[in-house]
Amino acid sequence: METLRASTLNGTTGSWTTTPGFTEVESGLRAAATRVLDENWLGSSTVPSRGLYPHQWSWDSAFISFGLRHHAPERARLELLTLFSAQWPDGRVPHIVFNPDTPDEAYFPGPGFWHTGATSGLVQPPIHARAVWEVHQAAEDQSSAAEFLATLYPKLVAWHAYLLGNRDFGGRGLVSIVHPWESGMDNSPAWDGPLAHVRPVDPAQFIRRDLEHGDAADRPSDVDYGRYVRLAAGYRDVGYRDERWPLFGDGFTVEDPAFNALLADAELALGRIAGALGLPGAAAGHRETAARLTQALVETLWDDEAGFFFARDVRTGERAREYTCGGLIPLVLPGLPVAPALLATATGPRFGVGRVLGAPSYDLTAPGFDAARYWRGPSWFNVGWLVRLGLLAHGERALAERLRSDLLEAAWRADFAEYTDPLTGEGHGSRSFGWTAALTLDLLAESR
Ligand code: 2M8
Repeated sequence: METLRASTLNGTTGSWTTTPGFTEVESGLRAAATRVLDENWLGSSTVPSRGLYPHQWSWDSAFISFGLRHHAPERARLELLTLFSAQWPDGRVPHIVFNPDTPDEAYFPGPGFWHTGATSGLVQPPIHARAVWEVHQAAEDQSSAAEFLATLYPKLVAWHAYLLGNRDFGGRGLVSIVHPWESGMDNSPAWDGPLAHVRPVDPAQFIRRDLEHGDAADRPSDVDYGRYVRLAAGYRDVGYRDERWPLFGDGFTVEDPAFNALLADAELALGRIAGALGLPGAAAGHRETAARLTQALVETLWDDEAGFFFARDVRTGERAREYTCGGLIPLVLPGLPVAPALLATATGPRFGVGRVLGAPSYDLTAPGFDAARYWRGPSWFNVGWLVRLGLLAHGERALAERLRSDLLEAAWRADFAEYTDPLTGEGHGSRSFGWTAALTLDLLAESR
């Protein structure tokens, strides 16, 4: 296995996947990734990790299904069906679906906190339509695949309708998130400004279960965690009714470029799904929604001088001028008019895509960059995987291949870590992490 590590991690030449010896261990990497998915499988869904995250998470499940489709397509379908079986009557897809066999105290905030029964009341980025489409494409059994598509299409439509109908707090055609957890990039420096006015709950009032599994230096601070708890409790206490969310009081109401770009991308996927179901009018409608969202993203969140998308705090109208990986995600949109400038930022000194490992979660040149701290510097595999899709969408094939190779190497070296140091490849957070293993399988399938 050591021979596989022959490539120069930060070198500008060579690629791990073209290093002699790679194919000999490719099957070993595939087997190891498959083992992680099998070990994290609960019977109808997959946990991100057995220790730190012992339930089903919304966007994790979607990422996991991209890998599962190569290994066990029926499980990939079940993963998504299970998630959507927890969809709320208002259309929202909850960010956590609690596993009834896991003790309440295994994760905080657990089922007892949310007062909803079996789920949380927040959401996560909507990458599900892309997942449903790609899982459907991978199916060998065409009749179950068609049924899968027909079952999930109306649920996906309701999910997007919830977001577009209930969450446009800024009135500019963009969806707002009401909690950093909704971004999936919880501890991002982009949220520091919008969070600053939120009074943290006293840490003595809750027990941080995450610190039982991870190094405190890699996780959010107690003050930030206290703010997360304040916001989650606040949203719970207004009954998760968006019209009651205190826009100008204690709340957090932010237009996130990643969330909105993934929604536009998901509308494009819904267009393909509607087309496959023989609904051409609906398909055209989804493509129009994607185009509208893309336009709104550029009009509201793009900063031409910076060559970057910044999140906007709807309470103050201010953009958070922090270069975080969320601003790279609009690259996934093929029709993005500002793609050349965004690509220049992605490959420039702030993110170093193609020269460092993966896509760093935060500006490498910022004083607050921290290669180990949760969403404040390390590379996440799902982000790298999305940025690679963005590179492909804009014809950057060589760079996309370089990123693919680096992601595979990092997954291997760090035992499918939750996140890695973009400069050294050192693993952080959980090991045997669900989406790292799943996206490894997906990237490996591309080399066949
Ligand atoms: C992390 O978020 C959870 C809260 O949802 C946490 O920190 O406890 C994030 O990395 C998020 O993106 C991810 O979905 C979740 C489970 O892997 O963990």
